[in-house]
Formats: sequence, C-alpha cells, structure tokens
Amino acid sequence: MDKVFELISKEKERQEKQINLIPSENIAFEGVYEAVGSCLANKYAEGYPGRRYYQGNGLVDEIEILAQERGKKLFGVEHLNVQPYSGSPANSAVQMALLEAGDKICGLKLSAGGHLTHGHPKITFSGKYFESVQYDVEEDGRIDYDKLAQLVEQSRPKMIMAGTTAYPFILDWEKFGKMADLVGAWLVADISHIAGLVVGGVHPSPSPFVDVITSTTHKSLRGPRGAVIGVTKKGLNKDIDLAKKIDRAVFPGLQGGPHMNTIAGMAVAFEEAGKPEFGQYAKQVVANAKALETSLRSEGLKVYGTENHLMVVEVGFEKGKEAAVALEEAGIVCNANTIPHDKAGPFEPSGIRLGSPMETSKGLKEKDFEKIGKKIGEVIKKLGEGD
Ligand code: DSN
Repeated sequence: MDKVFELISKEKERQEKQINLIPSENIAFEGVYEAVGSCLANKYAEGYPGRRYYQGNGLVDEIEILAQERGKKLFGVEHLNVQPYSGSPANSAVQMALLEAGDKICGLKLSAGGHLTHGHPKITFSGKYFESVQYDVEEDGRIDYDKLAQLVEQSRPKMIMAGTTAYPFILDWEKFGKMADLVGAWLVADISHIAGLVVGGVHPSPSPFVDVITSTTHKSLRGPRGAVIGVTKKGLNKDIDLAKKIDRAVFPGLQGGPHMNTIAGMAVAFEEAGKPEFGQYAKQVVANAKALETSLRSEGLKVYGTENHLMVVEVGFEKGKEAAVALEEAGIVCNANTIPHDKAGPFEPSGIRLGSPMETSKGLKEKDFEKIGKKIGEVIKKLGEGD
C-alpha cells in the first residue's frame, strides 16, 4: 500500500479511537466524502453558473446552483456564494468587496475568542490593510454590549465583524444590528463555529439583523472543508449590488477556479442539515457541552460557562499547552487556549478549549460527556506534579 494511504488509514483510526474535543472539528456526513473525492476535482470552472471561462461546465453549473439554492434556504439569505476555499478567504472577500484600504474594521480580539480575520492587528490581511478597532470580553468571558456600542459610536467603523471561535455564549444579533445601524457600518456575522446550531434551530439566526453572513461548512455543520458568503435581505436593501460586489471579490478578486468537488460536498451537506434529524443532532451537541461543563465544575475546574458547543477552561497560569499534551497522552484531544484577560501569551496560555460536535457525531450522549469531564479533571489535577 502507498505510504500515504497507510497514514490516512492510521489517521482514521486515531479519529475513531481518541476523544476529539476540538470544537471546530467534526465528522462530515457520509455523502460528503464521496462528493469531495469525486471526478469533480478534475474540472476547472472559473466564473459562475452560466458565465464560465472554459467549456464542459454544464453539469457543474447544475451542481453549483443546487448548492446555492439549498444553502440559501438553510441560512435564510437572498444570495449565496459557495466558492470561498475556506473561512479566511471568505472574510477577506467580504472585506475586499466593501472596504477600501485604511477603512476602520471592528472585531473581537483573538485572545478573547475572535478570529485572525476579524482585524487582528499588524500580521493579518484584515489588521494590516484596515484600521483595526478591537473589542474584548469582560472578566466573566461575556461581551458587554453597552460598552461595545460606546466603542462603535466613538470609533465609527465601516465594518463590524460579529463572530467567534472560542466564545461560549449566544450572540445577541439584534444588539449588534442596532449598533451597526447607528453608525451606518456593514455588519458581518461570521457563524463558522455555530452554523450547525443556527441551521439546526437551537441558536438564533443572525439573518434579520446583519448584512452579510460568512461561514465555514466543515465545523458544526458537518460539510466539506470550505466556506460560504450569504447576502441577507437587509444587506440587499442597503445596496442592490452587494451580491455582485461580493461575487466579484471572490472571483476574480481573490480566487481562481472554484473547487467543484467541495461545492458538491456542500450541496450534500446542506440537504442533510435541512433534515429534522440534524435539529436533533444540534440539540444533542448543546446538551453534551452542558453535561461536560457541569462535570468539569464538579471536578473543581473553572469553566467560563457554555450555551453552545464549546467552553474555555482555566487550567493554571501558562499551563494550557501542558494540559493539552497531557490530555492527548490520556486519549483526549483538545487545544490550548487563552482565557479571558490571560496574562500568559498565546503559545503557553492558561486554558484549554473543549467542544462537543465531533463526539456527538459519533453518538456520545450526556452520560459519556460526564465521564469525559471526570477524566479531564483527573488529568488536570496531576499537572505540575513532580515539578
Ligand atoms: N481554526 C479554527 C478554530 O479552531 O476555531 C478557526 O479558524
């Protein structure tokens, strides 16, 4: 057997055997693998359905339209671009479409659970070419919306990024909408982490309150590794060319040929995620996270709460990485993470981030997560022993 396939087979075994608590990871729907591994990967299709630069695209046009139509229904948007290669290119395309270099962009700090593409200063596209205004969470890990509204009013950004990668609470889309409207800012909801919860009906949809929705498709949504950009009715009311601007920023602005195999995988995932069973799955994801939080608390650990699929747990000053390594040795995979207002740096932060989507996909329930919490407690208690 080619070494590559040997390694893939071992990785499959690892994913099945270990307890995977990285909240951004999941197991894709069965049909997604088939679509992503299909002959569609051979086809170039620069452009959009009906307007391609190469011939031979009749069938891929049908596939892309299917993905768009299914996705529009799922996300509650008027227009959906399914071509972004992943979340970072999707956010970059929205920024390229709607901002000029030097414009102000407002986003949650990375260390507070935001994302690099939400204006992380200096080293990222969004922080380098735009003037970044970053907001933080409070000691309890929550966003103070009054404080944020004040910051927005004072700084008057042209775009607000509302989205998170390590924020365990439900976002108040209406409040975000009000503050954006007050200063005439574009409001972008990046729902990459919570997409499965939103479309599964257990979390509120940002659609009525924001102009644009971006999302990866491979996290709680269980689709292929890719992303979408949706334009809402509100966004279109502000600028009827919004969809066109975004499409042009994706191609030819930032990307070349779309990955048609991934787009087919999205079409498959959107169909699956629209079924009532997926609503049950989303509910179980939240219930399992809650069970894990309760169990960790009974182990004496500080957890910054959870209302979604993830939580941040304090494990001791600069002990996040050590904890993640010790947990991996015990068969539990997670990632080190900063805690709110962490005095430690991002390489050796003071917490870990845990999530329930992948193990819920494997069929685990609350009682299993209680046991996992107990095991995590045991490992964390042993940290530093023998130092
Ligand atoms: N890497 C993703 C996560 O783990 O949350 C964000 O892009």
